[in-house]
Amino acid sequence: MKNCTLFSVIIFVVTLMSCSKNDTGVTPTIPTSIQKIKLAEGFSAGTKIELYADDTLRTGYNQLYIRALDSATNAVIRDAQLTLNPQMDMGSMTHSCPTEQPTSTQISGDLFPVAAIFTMVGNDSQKWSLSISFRTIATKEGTLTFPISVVKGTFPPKIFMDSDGKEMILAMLPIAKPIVGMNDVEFAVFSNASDVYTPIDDLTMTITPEMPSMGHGSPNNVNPIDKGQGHYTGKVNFIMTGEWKINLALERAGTNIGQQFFMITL
Ligand SMILES: [Cu+2]
Repeated sequence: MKNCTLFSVIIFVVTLMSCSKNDTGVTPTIPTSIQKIKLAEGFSAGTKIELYADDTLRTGYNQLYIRALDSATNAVIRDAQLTLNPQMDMGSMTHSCPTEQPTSTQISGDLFPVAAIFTMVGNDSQKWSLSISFRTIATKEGTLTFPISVVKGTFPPKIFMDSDGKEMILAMLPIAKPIVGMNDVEFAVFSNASDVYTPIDDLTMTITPEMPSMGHGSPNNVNPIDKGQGHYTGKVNFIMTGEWKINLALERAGTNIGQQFFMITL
């Protein structure tokens, strides 16, 4: 019993010593755990592909993440060409939706950020799947397809026609924690021509929030401005709690292409 106690003390001291050693710059080899939801994983061509999200997949804008690993060594692959391809199978027809591919083939972290704007919910008769194609620096390549579930989102995308009759898709990026006062808002706009989705960067947006239940708006809102890749950022001022309607008037080349809105409650 005495030996046992002594042994525990030694272990404790050794632990303390190794802790202080780490503080002096020794890099710990603890694997990084990912604080995200793992939606799917699969293997192809000696490569493991994992798909992550911040939240349940919903109609609207979804931030997604892909991690690639060497399936033999489990080492993270940070140099790869990845392509995300969502497919909706409606039985009689199939289509995709707007996506954002990795902006670089090289990452410093473990996750390649990507995004998808799901335009409809998935169910028994209309099924979403997500294909991920990869080509690693070691020229291993393959494609994995995962069935995914997509539920109705808080900010479903608006689908409308441009003045030339082309389909446009407008999404509001989720506001994680709306507050009373100034909030950053971000929108993404894509056009759709025969299932080819292109970011639209030449819109003029006018943002006008209102509280329908009380018949007032708010001052000092900042109209969203294009920042590339079809994304527009601005500010919206929620002066009190309750339900707000964020009106967005859209213009393209001086032509009004309609007014859209998103509802939010805080
Ligand atoms: Cu009010």
